[in-house]
Amino acid sequence: MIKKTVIQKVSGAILVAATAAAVSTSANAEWKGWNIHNPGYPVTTALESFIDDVEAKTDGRVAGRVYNGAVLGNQADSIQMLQIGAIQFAEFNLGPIGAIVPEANVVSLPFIFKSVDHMHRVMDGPVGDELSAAMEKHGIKSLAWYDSGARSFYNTEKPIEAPSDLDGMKFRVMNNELYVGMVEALGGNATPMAYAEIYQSLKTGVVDGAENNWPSYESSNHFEVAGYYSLTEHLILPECVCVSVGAWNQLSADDQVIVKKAARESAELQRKLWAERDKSSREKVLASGVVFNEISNKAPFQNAMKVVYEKAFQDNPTLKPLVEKIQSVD
Ligand code: BDP
Repeated sequence: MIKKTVIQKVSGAILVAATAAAVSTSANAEWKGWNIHNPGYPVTTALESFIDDVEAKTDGRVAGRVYNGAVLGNQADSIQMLQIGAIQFAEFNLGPIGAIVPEANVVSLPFIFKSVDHMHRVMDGPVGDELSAAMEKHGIKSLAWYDSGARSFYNTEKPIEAPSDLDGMKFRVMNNELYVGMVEALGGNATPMAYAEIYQSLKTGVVDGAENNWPSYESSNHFEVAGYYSLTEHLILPECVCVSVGAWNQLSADDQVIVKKAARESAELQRKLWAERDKSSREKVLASGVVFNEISNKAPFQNAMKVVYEKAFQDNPTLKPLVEKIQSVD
């Protein structure tokens, strides 16, 4: 950037050159980034560090800003905005992407990952690359995978210990048909709904419960209105830092390397911050009086998922080989 004060002091000839430079600066990319979370959340801090790093390392050829708290639209809107290039980058949970990229649904099959570490090993290997390639065909370039821990059910009424406890209860799920099937297979009812609407819906009884990881349960304040958290850990979902393929293709090869590296480094930061926040959020909600239970026997939950897998394989034959690849990773 050429500062005005400097321009005023320089001679005519230099001013022409300076103006030319300023024109080329104005052609630099100004990226808009979508984020659902609030300031201070691990995703937010890492995503902001990503774009700051990109700006510094590209000498401002790519600059940008993260719009937090889903102010640019809900998650489904943001996926479309990224596809058409109305925004240039975003941080998403892979759950809702399954509705657009069928292969991505593999991570939404309940209990598919053995642990968060297993999810990372899978996503950092060939399966992660395969999912990135599938997403790229739909205009979304995934650069790195963030952590979002394991999701468990919480509700306003009682501890859940067995699938029969979901009987007659209504749970909010993210926007993906697979999650509706998942809750129904456990005997409950499911309503897809935007994240921002859950708090009020829990409060007014539109839904009896929802499901999420500790940090989101805490940061959304859902724990204030739904005080029973049951550790089902039925979904371990990766998240991604993604850029629109359009914006990516406009980068020089060197800048692509810089952007990718910045995303990878931000993922390292995010995973570290996530581990800390997972612990502190859990401590905070438990100290507030949330009733928490572990599930002594997860087998009935896992067995009930057979129909979910069968339907998913029927609807989408590409899932089966992906499931086998995931299961073959230790
Ligand atoms: C959070 C994810 C966020 C999802 C949200 C949800 O980080 O991307 O949108 O859950 O349940 O854990 O909608």
